[in-house]
Amino acid sequence: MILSSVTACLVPEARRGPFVFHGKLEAACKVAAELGFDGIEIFASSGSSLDVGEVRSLLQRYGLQLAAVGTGAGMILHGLSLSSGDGDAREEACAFVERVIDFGAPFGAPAIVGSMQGSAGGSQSRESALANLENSLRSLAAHAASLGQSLLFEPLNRYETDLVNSIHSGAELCERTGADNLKLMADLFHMNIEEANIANSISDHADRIGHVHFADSNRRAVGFGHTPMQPIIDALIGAHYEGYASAEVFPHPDSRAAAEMTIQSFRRFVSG
Ligand code: LER
Ligand code: MN
Repeated sequence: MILSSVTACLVPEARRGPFVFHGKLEAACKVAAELGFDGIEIFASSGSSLDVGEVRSLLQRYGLQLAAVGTGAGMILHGLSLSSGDGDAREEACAFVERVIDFGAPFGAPAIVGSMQGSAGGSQSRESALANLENSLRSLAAHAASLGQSLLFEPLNRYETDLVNSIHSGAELCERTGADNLKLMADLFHMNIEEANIANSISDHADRIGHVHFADSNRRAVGFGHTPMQPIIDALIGAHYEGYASAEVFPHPDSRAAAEMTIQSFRRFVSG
């Protein structure tokens, strides 16, 4: 079964980012529960900025699951990157992601490595950055596995990284790590830019897909853009995908309206 989820950003420095809710977690949970979402995905400042007990009681009060936890604040707040050419900086980046994995584990919620993959930029070759990323992911996947968790790796569009842009190259990277619990995050916004055919890319790599960022062509709620969504959802259903479709979109025209449009679209394309 595909489950619905919506994103909540708790990082003031990312208040202009593509998240449905910004600010307090409780306010986000209240609206998500009212609208009938299954889960909520959190973008937090760090793994230790949240209290497991408090988050657990909040989720129980509103009848929500924790869908996943983002790690991008490591890049936004501290400039950390898992592909850095500097070994100490890379270790710091791994430690940051490990703490997010630790936070999510009691909830069965995987951490997402998206922006934390970094870029080769001008300072090291792309080959060397990719090798560093592969080693970091292998070690992080082992940490997640020791807690019975998967880890999500997210290919990003070419304007955000020069390392892994497509689902196919993401699947190749996962394969090279040898870690079966390293899964792909299929963000439909990035895929709209990079894939020749989103539905085919999903079908081709179905066994690696562990999470979906449910977004329209313009990174607004599904229904506010022009991505033909039904073939994509049909590909996920055909692949027996059993994870979340989580709205990582701008709060356009406002958070509540983006959440409402998301759940309407979810019911129309996924559970309708
Ligand atoms: C960034 O564009 C993104 O899609 C996030 O999920 C990565 O942290
Ligand atoms: Mn995403």
